[in-house]
Amino acid sequence: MSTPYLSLAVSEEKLGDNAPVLFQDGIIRGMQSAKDLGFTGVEIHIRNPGQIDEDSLLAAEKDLDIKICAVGTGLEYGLNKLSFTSDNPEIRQKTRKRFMEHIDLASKLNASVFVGLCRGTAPDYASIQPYLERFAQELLPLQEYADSKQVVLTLEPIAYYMTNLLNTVDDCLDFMARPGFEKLQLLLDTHHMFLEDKDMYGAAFDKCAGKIGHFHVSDSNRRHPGAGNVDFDKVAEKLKQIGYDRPVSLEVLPHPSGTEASRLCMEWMRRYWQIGIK
Ligand code: LER
Ligand code: MN
Repeated sequence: MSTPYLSLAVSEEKLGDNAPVLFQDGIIRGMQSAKDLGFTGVEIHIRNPGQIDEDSLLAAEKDLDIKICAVGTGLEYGLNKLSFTSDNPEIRQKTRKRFMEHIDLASKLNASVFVGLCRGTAPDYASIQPYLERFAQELLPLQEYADSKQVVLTLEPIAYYMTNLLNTVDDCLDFMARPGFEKLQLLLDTHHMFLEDKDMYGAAFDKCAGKIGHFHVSDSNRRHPGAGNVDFDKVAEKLKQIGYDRPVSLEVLPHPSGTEASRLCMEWMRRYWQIGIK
Protein backbone atom coordinates (compact mmCIF):
# COMPACT_ATOMS: atom_id res chain seq x y z
CA MET A 1 0.00 0.00 0.00
CA SER A 2 1.30 3.47 -0.83
CA THR A 3 2.05 6.06 1.87
CA PRO A 4 -0.51 8.88 2.01
CA TYR A 5 0.58 12.41 1.28
CA LEU A 6 1.19 14.05 4.64
CA SER A 7 -0.27 17.46 4.10
CA LEU A 8 -1.31 20.74 5.73
CA ALA A 9 -3.60 23.67 4.92
CA VAL A 10 -2.17 26.83 3.35
CA SER A 11 -3.90 29.95 2.09
CA GLU A 12 -3.24 33.05 0.01
CA GLU A 13 -5.45 34.99 2.43
CA LYS A 14 -4.55 36.38 5.84
CA LEU A 15 -7.27 34.71 7.92
CA GLY A 16 -6.00 35.19 11.46
CA ASP A 17 -5.41 32.72 14.26
CA ASN A 18 -9.08 31.76 14.61
CA ALA A 19 -8.91 30.01 11.23
CA PRO A 20 -7.64 26.41 11.07
CA VAL A 21 -5.07 27.16 8.36
CA LEU A 22 -1.46 26.72 9.44
CA PHE A 23 0.32 28.90 6.88
CA GLN A 24 -1.51 31.96 5.61
CA ASP A 25 -0.84 34.98 3.42
CA GLY A 26 0.99 33.15 0.63
CA ILE A 27 0.46 29.69 -0.83
CA ILE A 28 3.96 29.25 -2.20
CA ARG A 29 5.58 30.44 1.03
CA GLY A 30 3.30 27.97 2.84
CA MET A 31 4.42 25.18 0.50
CA GLN A 32 8.04 26.03 1.34
CA SER A 33 7.30 25.92 5.09
CA ALA A 34 5.49 22.60 4.72
CA LYS A 35 8.42 21.15 2.80
CA ASP A 36 10.92 22.41 5.41
CA LEU A 37 8.91 20.63 8.13
CA GLY A 38 8.93 17.32 6.23
CA PHE A 39 5.43 17.38 4.74
CA THR A 40 4.87 15.90 1.28
CA GLY A 41 1.64 17.72 0.37
CA VAL A 42 -0.57 20.76 0.94
CA GLU A 43 -4.23 21.65 0.50
CA ILE A 44 -4.86 25.18 -0.75
CA HIS A 45 -7.72 27.24 0.68
CA ILE A 46 -8.74 29.87 -1.85
CA ARG A 47 -11.54 32.42 -2.15
CA ASN A 48 -11.36 32.86 -5.91
CA PRO A 49 -9.70 30.44 -8.34
CA GLY A 50 -9.53 33.31 -10.88
CA GLN A 51 -6.89 34.98 -8.70
CA ILE A 52 -4.63 31.95 -8.70
CA ASP A 53 -1.71 31.69 -11.09
CA GLU A 54 -1.78 27.97 -11.73
CA ASP A 55 1.48 27.95 -13.71
CA SER A 56 3.41 29.33 -10.75
CA LEU A 57 1.76 26.74 -8.48
CA LEU A 58 2.72 23.94 -10.85
CA ALA A 59 6.28 25.30 -10.99
CA ALA A 60 6.43 25.52 -7.16
CA GLU A 61 5.16 21.93 -6.85
CA LYS A 62 8.02 20.83 -9.06
CA ASP A 63 10.75 23.03 -7.54
CA LEU A 64 9.83 22.16 -3.96
CA ASP A 65 8.84 18.57 -4.67
CA ILE A 66 5.57 18.89 -2.75
CA LYS A 67 2.11 17.95 -3.99
CA ILE A 68 -0.96 20.18 -4.03
CA CYS A 69 -3.45 17.49 -3.05
CA ALA A 70 -6.70 19.40 -2.76
CA VAL A 71 -8.51 22.67 -3.33
CA GLY A 72 -10.43 23.91 -0.27
CA THR A 73 -13.55 25.96 -0.97
CA GLY A 74 -14.69 26.96 2.55
CA LEU A 75 -13.55 30.55 2.04
CA GLU A 76 -16.12 30.93 -0.74
CA TYR A 77 -18.68 30.59 2.04
CA GLY A 78 -16.81 32.30 4.87
CA LEU A 79 -15.55 35.30 2.92
CA ASN A 80 -17.70 35.45 -0.23
CA LYS A 81 -21.00 34.16 1.23
CA LEU A 82 -21.53 31.70 -1.62
CA SER A 83 -23.93 28.87 -0.82
CA PHE A 84 -25.59 26.05 -2.75
CA THR A 85 -28.73 26.36 -0.65
CA SER A 86 -29.17 30.12 -0.58
CA ASP A 87 -32.76 31.30 -1.06
CA ASN A 88 -31.37 33.74 -3.61
CA PRO A 89 -31.08 32.04 -7.04
CA GLU A 90 -28.36 34.48 -8.11
CA ILE A 91 -26.13 33.34 -5.24
CA ARG A 92 -26.78 29.71 -6.14
CA GLN A 93 -25.83 30.43 -9.74
CA LYS A 94 -22.63 32.20 -8.65
CA THR A 95 -21.77 29.24 -6.43
CA ARG A 96 -22.22 26.79 -9.32
CA LYS A 97 -20.06 28.93 -11.60
CA ARG A 98 -17.34 29.25 -8.97
CA PHE A 99 -17.26 25.52 -8.32
CA MET A 100 -16.79 24.91 -12.05
CA GLU A 101 -13.72 27.17 -11.82
CA HIS A 102 -12.46 25.25 -8.76
CA ILE A 103 -12.92 22.00 -10.69
CA ASP A 104 -11.01 23.47 -13.67
CA LEU A 105 -8.15 24.49 -11.37
CA ALA A 106 -8.15 21.11 -9.62
CA SER A 107 -8.08 19.34 -12.97
CA LYS A 108 -4.87 21.20 -13.91
CA LEU A 109 -3.34 20.44 -10.51
CA ASN A 110 -4.56 16.85 -10.40
CA ALA A 111 -6.17 17.64 -7.04
CA SER A 112 -9.54 16.99 -5.41
CA VAL A 113 -12.12 19.68 -4.50
CA PHE A 114 -13.82 19.99 -1.10
CA VAL A 115 -17.57 20.32 -0.79
CA GLY A 116 -17.82 21.65 2.74
CA LEU A 117 -19.31 24.80 4.16
CA CYS A 118 -20.70 25.94 0.78
CA ARG A 119 -23.67 23.61 1.33
CA GLY A 120 -24.94 26.45 3.54
CA THR A 121 -27.46 25.72 6.26
CA ALA A 122 -31.24 25.37 6.51
CA PRO A 123 -33.06 28.16 8.41
CA ASP A 124 -34.31 25.60 10.98
CA TYR A 125 -34.25 21.87 11.62
CA ALA A 126 -37.79 21.45 10.27
CA SER A 127 -36.69 22.57 6.81
CA ILE A 128 -33.59 20.40 6.50
CA GLN A 129 -35.16 18.06 3.93
CA PRO A 130 -36.10 20.67 1.27
CA TYR A 131 -32.70 22.33 1.67
CA LEU A 132 -30.95 19.00 1.22
CA GLU A 133 -32.97 18.44 -1.95
CA ARG A 134 -31.88 21.85 -3.17
CA PHE A 135 -28.27 21.04 -2.36
CA ALA A 136 -28.45 17.74 -4.27
CA GLN A 137 -30.04 19.47 -7.26
CA GLU A 138 -27.28 22.11 -7.33
CA LEU A 139 -24.44 19.64 -6.80
CA LEU A 140 -25.52 17.06 -9.40
CA PRO A 141 -24.41 18.99 -12.54
CA LEU A 142 -21.12 19.81 -10.79
CA GLN A 143 -20.59 16.15 -9.98
CA GLU A 144 -21.13 15.38 -13.67
CA TYR A 145 -18.69 18.15 -14.62
CA ALA A 146 -16.09 16.87 -12.15
CA ASP A 147 -16.54 13.29 -13.41
CA SER A 148 -15.97 14.48 -16.99
CA LYS A 149 -12.67 16.04 -15.87
CA GLN A 150 -11.65 13.13 -13.63
CA VAL A 151 -11.71 15.41 -10.58
CA VAL A 152 -12.76 13.92 -7.24
CA LEU A 153 -15.24 15.93 -5.16
CA THR A 154 -15.17 15.23 -1.43
CA LEU A 155 -18.17 15.81 0.83
CA GLU A 156 -17.39 16.69 4.45
CA PRO A 157 -19.61 15.87 7.42
CA ILE A 158 -19.55 19.16 9.40
CA ALA A 159 -20.65 19.61 13.02
CA TYR A 160 -23.97 21.09 14.13
CA TYR A 161 -22.49 24.41 15.27
CA MET A 162 -21.59 25.34 11.67
CA THR A 163 -24.48 23.84 9.70
CA ASN A 164 -27.55 21.66 10.20
CA LEU A 165 -27.03 19.93 6.82
CA LEU A 166 -25.09 16.62 6.76
CA ASN A 167 -23.47 16.52 10.20
CA THR A 168 -22.59 12.86 10.47
CA VAL A 169 -20.85 10.21 8.41
CA ASP A 170 -24.24 8.46 8.05
CA ASP A 171 -25.89 11.66 6.78
CA CYS A 172 -23.21 11.95 4.09
CA LEU A 173 -23.32 8.27 3.12
CA ASP A 174 -27.10 8.54 2.66
CA PHE A 175 -26.63 11.63 0.52
CA MET A 176 -23.96 9.89 -1.57
CA ALA A 177 -26.31 6.98 -2.26
CA ARG A 178 -28.44 9.24 -4.50
CA PRO A 179 -28.20 8.46 -8.22
CA GLY A 180 -25.45 10.40 -9.97
CA PHE A 181 -23.18 10.66 -6.93
CA GLU A 182 -21.41 7.33 -7.36
CA LYS A 183 -18.01 9.05 -7.63
CA LEU A 184 -18.54 11.50 -4.77
CA GLN A 185 -16.13 10.71 -1.93
CA LEU A 186 -15.97 11.64 1.74
CA LEU A 187 -13.78 14.22 3.42
CA LEU A 188 -13.63 13.02 7.01
CA ASP A 189 -12.46 15.47 9.67
CA THR A 190 -11.62 14.23 13.18
CA HIS A 191 -12.87 17.47 14.76
CA HIS A 192 -16.35 17.02 13.31
CA MET A 193 -16.34 13.23 13.86
CA PHE A 194 -15.52 13.71 17.54
CA LEU A 195 -18.61 15.89 17.97
CA GLU A 196 -21.03 14.00 15.73
CA ASP A 197 -20.23 10.33 15.21
CA LYS A 198 -20.91 7.47 17.57
CA ASP A 199 -18.11 4.91 17.71
CA MET A 200 -15.72 7.26 15.97
CA TYR A 201 -12.78 4.83 16.30
CA GLY A 202 -14.78 1.87 15.00
CA ALA A 203 -17.93 1.63 12.90
CA ALA A 204 -17.79 5.28 11.77
CA PHE A 205 -14.57 4.48 9.91
CA ASP A 206 -15.38 0.93 8.85
CA LYS A 207 -18.46 1.94 6.89
CA CYS A 208 -16.42 4.51 4.94
CA ALA A 209 -13.66 2.17 3.78
CA GLY A 210 -12.88 2.84 0.11
CA LYS A 211 -15.00 5.99 0.10
CA ILE A 212 -12.67 8.50 1.78
CA GLY A 213 -11.05 10.88 -0.68
CA HIS A 214 -9.35 13.20 1.82
CA PHE A 215 -8.80 13.29 5.57
CA HIS A 216 -8.60 16.25 7.96
CA VAL A 217 -6.64 15.99 11.17
CA SER A 218 -7.95 18.41 13.80
CA ASP A 219 -8.39 17.90 17.53
CA SER A 220 -11.64 18.47 19.46
CA ASN A 221 -10.54 22.08 20.03
CA ARG A 222 -9.33 22.45 16.40
CA ARG A 223 -5.73 22.36 17.54
CA HIS A 224 -2.92 19.91 16.77
CA PRO A 225 -3.14 16.23 17.78
CA GLY A 226 -2.60 15.96 21.51
CA ALA A 227 -3.99 19.41 22.37
CA GLY A 228 -7.55 18.13 22.82
CA ASN A 229 -9.57 14.96 23.38
CA VAL A 230 -9.28 12.97 20.14
CA ASP A 231 -7.26 9.75 20.43
CA PHE A 232 -5.06 10.15 17.36
CA ASP A 233 -3.24 6.87 17.89
CA LYS A 234 -6.56 5.08 17.46
CA VAL A 235 -7.32 7.26 14.43
CA ALA A 236 -4.01 6.41 12.73
CA GLU A 237 -4.38 2.71 13.47
CA LYS A 238 -7.89 2.73 12.03
CA LEU A 239 -6.82 4.58 8.86
CA LYS A 240 -4.11 1.99 8.32
CA GLN A 241 -6.48 -0.88 9.06
CA ILE A 242 -9.02 0.23 6.44
CA GLY A 243 -6.23 0.71 3.88
CA TYR A 244 -6.57 4.49 3.57
CA ASP A 245 -3.91 5.86 1.24
CA ARG A 246 -5.23 9.31 0.23
CA PRO A 247 -3.94 12.54 1.87
CA VAL A 248 -3.78 12.93 5.64
CA SER A 249 -3.96 16.67 6.07
CA LEU A 250 -3.78 19.12 8.96
CA GLU A 251 -6.57 21.62 9.33
CA VAL A 252 -5.64 23.03 12.72
CA LEU A 253 -5.32 26.42 14.38
CA PRO A 254 -1.89 28.02 14.11
CA HIS A 255 -1.32 27.88 17.90
CA PRO A 256 1.16 28.51 19.42
CA SER A 257 2.36 29.20 15.85
CA GLY A 258 1.86 27.59 12.45
CA THR A 259 5.35 26.13 12.58
CA GLU A 260 5.10 24.73 16.11
CA ALA A 261 1.63 23.22 15.60
CA SER A 262 2.82 21.63 12.33
CA ARG A 263 5.94 20.24 14.00
CA LEU A 264 3.86 18.62 16.74
CA CYS A 265 1.53 17.11 14.12
CA MET A 266 4.49 15.76 12.20
CA GLU A 267 5.70 13.94 15.33
CA TRP A 268 2.40 12.04 15.38
CA MET A 269 2.45 11.41 11.61
CA ARG A 270 6.04 10.12 11.69
CA ARG A 271 5.07 7.47 14.20
CA TYR A 272 2.61 5.97 11.73
CA TRP A 273 3.70 6.74 8.19
CA GLN A 274 7.13 6.49 6.70
CA ILE A 275 7.79 9.73 4.91
CA GLY A 276 9.20 9.71 1.42
CA ILE A 277 7.94 6.29 0.37
CA LYS A 278 5.18 6.43 -2.21
C1 LER B 1 -13.61 22.67 6.53
O1 LER B 1 -12.83 21.64 6.05
C2 LER B 1 -14.01 22.46 7.90
O2 LER B 1 -13.65 21.51 8.54
C3 LER B 1 -14.90 23.43 8.48
O3 LER B 1 -15.06 23.19 9.83
C4 LER B 1 -14.45 24.84 8.30
O4 LER B 1 -13.27 25.13 8.94
MN1 MN C 1 -12.34 20.00 7.72
